[in-house]
Formats: sequence, structure tokens, C-alpha cells
Amino acid sequence: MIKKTVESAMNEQIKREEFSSRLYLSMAIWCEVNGYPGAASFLFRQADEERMHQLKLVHYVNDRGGKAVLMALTAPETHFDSLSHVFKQVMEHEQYITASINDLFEVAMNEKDYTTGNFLQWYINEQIEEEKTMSTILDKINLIGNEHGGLFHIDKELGLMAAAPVEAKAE
Ligand code: OFO
Repeated sequence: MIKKTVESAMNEQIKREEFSSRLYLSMAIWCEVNGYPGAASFLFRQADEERMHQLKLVHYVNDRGGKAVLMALTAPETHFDSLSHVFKQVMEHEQYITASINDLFEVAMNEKDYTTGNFLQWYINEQIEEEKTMSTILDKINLIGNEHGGLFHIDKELGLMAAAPVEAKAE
């Protein structure tokens, strides 16, 4: 049975993952209406992944005898200055999520809840991957600046990334 302290910390993370999904959805919408269809597809897919991260936590909390709770969320930003602004925000958000997962892991360890610690290992690894992907994208965008031809190619590349098969991450 999951301890109350761990359960409520997990519920906070459920909220963060849900917010991540909505934030990326909002970014995808901005990209779609601003002529970046590839980046939009990439971010729509990220939004789906974050929803999957949320659901995985929901099932875990419920399966351990707790109860997942949905909380009120603030509306995500809807305006971005540029594609580079979007991905800078994604990077910062992922770093924030990494820190929150680490804090959550610490809560579990303090409670000697090694089962939850073990479960959270998946998220720790996932964050390494996501930060790596986002930093590569951001480096490319920074390199080309706001040059149109370059942005066109990056958008195309992001579209290809979105079309690539999803690895069996959820398992
Ligand atoms: Fe992008 O991360 Fe969820 O966990």
C-alpha cells in the first residue's frame, strides 16, 4: 500500500504531466497556425507522450492502493515569438520536469518506498532522452537563427521525427 506522502507527491506529478501535455498541445497549435507543420506534428506527438506519462502514473497510484486525483490546471501560454522561443520553452520545461522527478524520487526514498523508486527509474531515463532530443533540436535552431530556408529544413526534419515509429517506451 502506497504511503500518503508518496501518494500526494505522485498526484502532484500527475498534474505536472497533464500540464506538460497541454503546454505541448498549445505549442503545437501555435506551430500549426504559423506555418510550421513539421514542428506541429512533433509537438502533437509530444503532447500524446506526456498524456501517456500521466496515465502511467495514474495506474501506478491506483494499483498500489492509492487514488489518482486530477487537479485544476492553469492555462498554458498561447503566444510564442518564434520557433526558437517555442523550443527554448520546451527545454526549460523538460529541465523543470527532470527536477520534479528527482524530488519525487527523493520522497519515495525517504519513505523507504523502493517499489516506487524502481517505478520512477523509467521517468528518470525518459528525462535523459527527452532533454537530449530537445537540446539537439534547440542547437540546430540556434545555429540557423531566423533564416527562412534553415527554418524550413528544421521544420521538415521535425516532421520526419514525428513520423518515425514510437519506440516501445511505455513498456
Ligand atoms: Fe517530457 O516528460 Fe513527461 O515525464
